[in-house]
Amino acid sequence: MSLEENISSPAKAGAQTIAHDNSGPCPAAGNEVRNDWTREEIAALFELPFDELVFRAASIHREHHTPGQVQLSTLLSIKTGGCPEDCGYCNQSAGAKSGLKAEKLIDVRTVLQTAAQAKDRGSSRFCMGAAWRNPKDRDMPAIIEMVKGVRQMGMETCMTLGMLTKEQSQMLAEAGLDYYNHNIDTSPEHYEKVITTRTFDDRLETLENVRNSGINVCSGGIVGMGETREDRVGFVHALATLPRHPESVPVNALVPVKGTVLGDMLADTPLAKIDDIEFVRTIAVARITMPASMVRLSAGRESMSESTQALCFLAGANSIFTGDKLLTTGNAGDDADEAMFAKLGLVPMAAEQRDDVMEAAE
Ligand code: SAM
Ligand code: DTB
Ligand code: SF4
Repeated sequence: MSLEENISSPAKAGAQTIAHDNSGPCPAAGNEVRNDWTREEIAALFELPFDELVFRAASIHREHHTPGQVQLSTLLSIKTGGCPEDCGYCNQSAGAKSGLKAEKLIDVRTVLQTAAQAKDRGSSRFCMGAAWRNPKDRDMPAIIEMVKGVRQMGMETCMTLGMLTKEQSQMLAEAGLDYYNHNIDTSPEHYEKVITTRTFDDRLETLENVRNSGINVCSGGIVGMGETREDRVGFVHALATLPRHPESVPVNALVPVKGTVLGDMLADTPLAKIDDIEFVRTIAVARITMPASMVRLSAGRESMSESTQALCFLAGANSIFTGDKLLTTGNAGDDADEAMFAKLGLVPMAAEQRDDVMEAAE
């Protein structure tokens, strides 16, 4: 099949041939979008034989998305380091001894120049991140100019600025912000072992403000922070039972940075790196439980083999961050990604195609 044919024909193959087994708590694959998942059902999905799990995830992926297409997004840190929060994984926390230099909010012109370069390199979404607990009202005018400027270039906009009030969400919605990223990060139970300066419920409140303002929600978390399987079940459960699923679900593999609480705690232990198969399982379960969402294979790709990434795409991941850098840590890089896309026959998702997906999800 040519590249063009591949883009224009939404593959349905496999959807009718799923092995249905309704004998236990493990739900059979189907194309309905559900918000009433139980932890037992999600745990049963994690327990499936790996090939069965990936087959179900791939089948569901084909019912809602065009296989082989992957959305490319570029990240830019617009305000780096010196963050008052104590997220144990993060080198941008003021408490981390990672040697990262704290910077002020960068100017709008620099942001727009970087976005233009990202667009030239094929990126269709530009995500701007700030190391803040929350934006201050005095920051909002510059933030709004950034959103408007990037949108005018024809790129989708995403921001991650910490907690948002109803009013700030509304202002960003009026500026035309397409997505807001705010992660729940992990299960409600594991959360307080990782972050103490804001609660799981604080996160949900921001997500509700974003949702109510009409901005698309991007929310996911990190795998490999020393959490248990049960925590990964709880993490997916918390997202999949939101009143409306996040349109985008980033699944990050922890990038263990020296000088951070978790980077130092997990170094030289068997927990230092999440097992690849368990990571793919998490992607597959996210795909099955949130069939219409974009599942984003986010941080951690730099140290992930092509084979593991290929399994993630097979299991339903359909979005990545490109470029040499995420916000502050390394990323796979455009050359490595181009080679991987060529080897796997993947193509970048066109903006129009993604819009179709979003409409279908509504
Ligand atoms: N300050 C904002 C916030 O926390 O919402 C925005 C930026 S923050 C860096 C965005 C997300 O990146 C975090 O919620 C976390 O899930 C992810 N992240 C941060 N550091 C990471 C690391 N070392 N490895 C993997 N993911 C990480
Ligand atoms: C998300 O879940 N992953 C991206 C995005 N949201 C902002 C960020 C990952 C950051 C990894 C650490 C860093 O580079 O600073
Ligand atoms: Fe701050 Fe965000 Fe890092 Fe937490 S994850 S320390 S809020 S920049």
